[in-house]
Amino acid sequence: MTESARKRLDELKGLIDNANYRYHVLDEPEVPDAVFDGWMRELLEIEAAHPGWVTADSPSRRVGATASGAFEPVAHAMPMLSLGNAFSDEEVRDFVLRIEDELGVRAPDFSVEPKIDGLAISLRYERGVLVSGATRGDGETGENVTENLRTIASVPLRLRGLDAAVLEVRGEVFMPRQGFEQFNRAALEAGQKPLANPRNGAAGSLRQLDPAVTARRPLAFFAYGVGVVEGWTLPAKHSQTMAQLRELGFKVSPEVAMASGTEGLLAYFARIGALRDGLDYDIDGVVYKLDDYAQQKAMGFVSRAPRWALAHKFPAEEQLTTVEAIDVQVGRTGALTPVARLAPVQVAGVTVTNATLHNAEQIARLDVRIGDTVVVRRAGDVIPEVVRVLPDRRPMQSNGSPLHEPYRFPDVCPVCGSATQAVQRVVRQTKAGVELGEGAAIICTGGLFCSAQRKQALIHFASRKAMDIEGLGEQLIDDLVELGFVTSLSDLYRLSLDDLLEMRRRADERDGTVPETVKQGKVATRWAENLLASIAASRSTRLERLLFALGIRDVGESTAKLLAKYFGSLDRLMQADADTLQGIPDIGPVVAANITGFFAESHNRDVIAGLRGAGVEWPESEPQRAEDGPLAGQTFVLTGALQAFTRDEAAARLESLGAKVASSVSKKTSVVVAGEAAGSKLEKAKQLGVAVWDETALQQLFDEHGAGGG
Ligand code: 9MJ
Repeated sequence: MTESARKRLDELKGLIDNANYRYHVLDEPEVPDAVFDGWMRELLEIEAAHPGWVTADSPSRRVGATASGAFEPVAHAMPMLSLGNAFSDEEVRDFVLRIEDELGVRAPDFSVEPKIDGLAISLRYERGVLVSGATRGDGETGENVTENLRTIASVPLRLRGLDAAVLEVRGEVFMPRQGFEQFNRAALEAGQKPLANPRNGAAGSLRQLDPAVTARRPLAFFAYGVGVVEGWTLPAKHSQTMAQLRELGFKVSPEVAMASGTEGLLAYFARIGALRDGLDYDIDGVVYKLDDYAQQKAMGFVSRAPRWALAHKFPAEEQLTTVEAIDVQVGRTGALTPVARLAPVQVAGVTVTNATLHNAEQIARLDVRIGDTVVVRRAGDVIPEVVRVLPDRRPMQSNGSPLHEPYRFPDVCPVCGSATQAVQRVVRQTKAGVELGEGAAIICTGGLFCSAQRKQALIHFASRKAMDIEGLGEQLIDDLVELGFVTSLSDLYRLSLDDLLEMRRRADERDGTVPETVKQGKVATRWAENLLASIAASRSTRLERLLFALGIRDVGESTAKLLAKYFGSLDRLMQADADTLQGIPDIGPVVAANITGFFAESHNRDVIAGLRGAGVEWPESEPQRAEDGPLAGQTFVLTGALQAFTRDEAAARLESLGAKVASSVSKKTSVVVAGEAAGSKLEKAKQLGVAVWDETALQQLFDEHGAGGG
């Protein structure tokens, strides 16, 4: 027992030293604060039980920051305080009751303040002029960072209207979130390392050796108290001092307020918690301070922490856990999202067992593997995410190589087995072209065939601007799919009245919503008859509606219209290649690839065949020529076997350039393109004196007009 405690103590010392070094010297924290605090607590407990084991180099002997040695030490004339922490309502109640008991006062006033998650700083003004500024350090001795502090716009270099002998102002230097994000965007663009988080950004920026570097960092300062005061009489209350500090030129958080009684403090905690995500600075809790200085004095201190103040911390948003598996989920839109399955861990008050890995690029960036120890984060309403891997804790083989290979993103959909495809996310389609999102999304090309996408596909298919099946809403589609009545689009057209009534009966039983009338043997059938009628009516449709209804990625209503107009028939569209598609105005490479990708997937072709088989029909028309295409008014006839493309492909390209493609040669024919083994049509062309091209000439034409190339 003692033996294992001893071993654990040594282990904790190593962990804490390493974490301290990464945090304070490298400015690259690795383990979450809450995990570090847990180690420290455990170490203190072991040392308390075995006082003989406390060594001079124990991290417990050094509570606070390590000086990096780069800056001159400054002894604080009045120590900078640390605050006692509370994590529960109970602890806040105890704090208030203790004060009420000891002072014999009911519900004394508290100044209540957001707890800024930055770097504590003491600014010393002599005769109203900033003479030095130091970090908190261990509370007794900090580092002189005066020149860096001078670069911060919200640190007054001179007090407004006060020339007291000495005034020390204490507060927090922080990096506003907006500035942090802007800074990191610029850093990434310049190929530089981004800052880990705003707190670290502030700490790192203040410890720059060159103040010119600090000056370029977006830093700010909020005042929250005073230290040594000489030649000036402080007001009687902390809140009044804060008001004075504002007048002297300091910024004080606008959320600072007054409250009293446990309920009042907890209400403030809840209010700030709700505000937290919307603030422009990171906070990790709130601080309650007895407002009256006389009352503060009466409460006094235990060790270095005041008994008149308390930091009420939010639950930690980051924890360590291990990855048990990496799965891929398929969303309703076909996007594949990788998810880490985690050993259960409490994060910000809830048990987390899954965390998103966002996309394939994120997995590659993190290099997260099964067995890895990772930092998971759950902030606000955001889904838990894996933010970092601890490479030192990766499980290894005896030969020194990692136990698990880098994760490979699947190249088939885990739900339906269709091929996956990387697509640029089209954020917006504008006149100037498409605006693409960051990074590629990996999507399942199974589309209508993939059960993960089935409901979404059906909802879209039935919608008003698609097949316009009145009465087929989301709830009905949910039931039809879940109860197994519809697995493909064409199943819709095979539904009978009995099917629908049976489905309703089972859905009602499942939900416990069997109506009284049904119990009495009266079954409503009208809705089902109406639905069948609108399904039947949708059998006769138009090509543009069908194309839109198929739900091809990025093919909206207007693109569907365009495609219907240019191709006139579904078969011609299905044979068109990306070049032909791009020959159509307003269709760019992304949309063209989505269309060809869709029709290349055999499952999707099966769905279309299924619809035809179920009697869905649409009139086909001649392909519409590009009105002012370069070949407008010309008629081509294709004969013989071409090498580089099928005859249909060649025809589609010619049509995209405005030509008409005919099947027989006449005097009106402009050009006959003759491939291998051309027969009677070639003869006829020669007879009529019509121009005859070989395939090379055709290819040249395409090259000239940008519709060529294999
Ligand atoms: C922060 N971090 O915002 C104190 N703090 O008071 C506020 N810190 C504090 N007060 C005494 N608002 C010691 C630390």
